[in-house]
Amino acid sequence: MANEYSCTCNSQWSDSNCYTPAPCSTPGEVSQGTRSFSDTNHASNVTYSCNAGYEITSGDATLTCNHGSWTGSLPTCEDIDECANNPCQNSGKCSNLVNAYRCTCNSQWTGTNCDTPAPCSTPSEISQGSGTYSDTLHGSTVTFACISGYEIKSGDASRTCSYGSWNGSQPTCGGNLQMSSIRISPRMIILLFLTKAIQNDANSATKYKRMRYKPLCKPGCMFKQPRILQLHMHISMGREEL
Ligand SMILES: [Ca+2]
Repeated sequence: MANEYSCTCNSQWSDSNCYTPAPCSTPGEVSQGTRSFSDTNHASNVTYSCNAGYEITSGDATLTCNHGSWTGSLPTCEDIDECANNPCQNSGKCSNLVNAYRCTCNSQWTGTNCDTPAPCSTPSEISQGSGTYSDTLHGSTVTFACISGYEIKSGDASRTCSYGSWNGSQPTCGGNLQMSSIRISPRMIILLFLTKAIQNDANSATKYKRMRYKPLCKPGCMFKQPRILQLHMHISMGREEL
């Protein structure tokens, strides 16, 4: 057996004469991360990186093969807390997601970071009138107007959207009419209504006073005097208490 021998290397060396530094085994994998290496020979590197939204919180990003074993320790990838720097403004609640966050705003704010004043809902409609508005964003105004013969009796004629709600109160339209009554029989009362527009016209009002007991027409009719006034006549039967 001259000139024949066999080397049994320790773990750090290899080849028949134990001259070559030993290669490493395949490097370990990490959860929520990837590894990158070209080979596993001595002095080679393996580099780890975490998936989007994760970061290395312990261990080493790079391991080096040194005589059969990787130096350092496997890294750990953990979720990044995107809420850590408090991105949600104005008391918005932050939800930590994968590579993202979500703000839940209170009713007064909107937007990704709750930094935009909230818009309002569509203004409610009113009876015997309507609202006019161009949009429902913060700062916008809705203006209400009653139909002819009606006027705003309560609430606000204009309401402005302020942080998600319309300020003031919803208006109500009531008859824009001055009323007098004429008893024409014990069981019938005709109510005459003079529009406020006419009431505001001194000349018309004077003429109205002169003629207000004259312009009778049949119950329920619409009485018109050119250039003077318009009377809406309503009939109330049997209400002598009026
Ligand atoms: Ca996260």
